[in-house]
Amino acid sequence: MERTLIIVKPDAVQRGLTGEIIKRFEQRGLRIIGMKLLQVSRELAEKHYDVHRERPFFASLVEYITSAPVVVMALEGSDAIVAARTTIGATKPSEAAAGSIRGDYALEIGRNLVHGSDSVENGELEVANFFAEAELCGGWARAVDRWVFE
Ligand code: IDP
Ligand code: MG
Repeated sequence: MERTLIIVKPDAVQRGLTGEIIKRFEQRGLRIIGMKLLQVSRELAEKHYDVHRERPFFASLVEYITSAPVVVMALEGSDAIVAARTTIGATKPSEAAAGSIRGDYALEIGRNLVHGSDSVENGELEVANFFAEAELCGGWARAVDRWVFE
């Protein structure tokens, strides 16, 4: 089982898309093992986006993610990283596939609604950055799990 960190970004929360976005991951079959609403601190934002520190958009990215509350989720599943990123869609929403979250609800890269971890290693690190182990229901079993996971 892989773990991925999903962030329903401030624009998505403000636009009332939180439920729609959660629904898509639930429907996909991914198991929610942690979820909360919080306003991201500058410190946490800079840690989360550390790989982008030298990019020209870093300041606006930190501004964006700290601007209003977000909903963060830790999801678990087979191939959770790739599955979640496919459900999210391409980084640039104007090029995201129709049917993906970004392809259905977003237009601009700086308002692209949702974050998903990009590797197994980063999934573990990012979940740990946002959740204490005690906040996670790791390994809980859903009644439908055997109908989702082979
Ligand atoms: P991802 O969210 O699809 O993984 P990354 O390349 O990791 O995309 O970039 C992180 C976030 O930084 C993007 O989701 C987007 O909000 C923002 N971003 C990326 N590239 C640009 C850019 O060229 N201009 C403005 N913002 C950008
Ligand atoms: Mg990324």
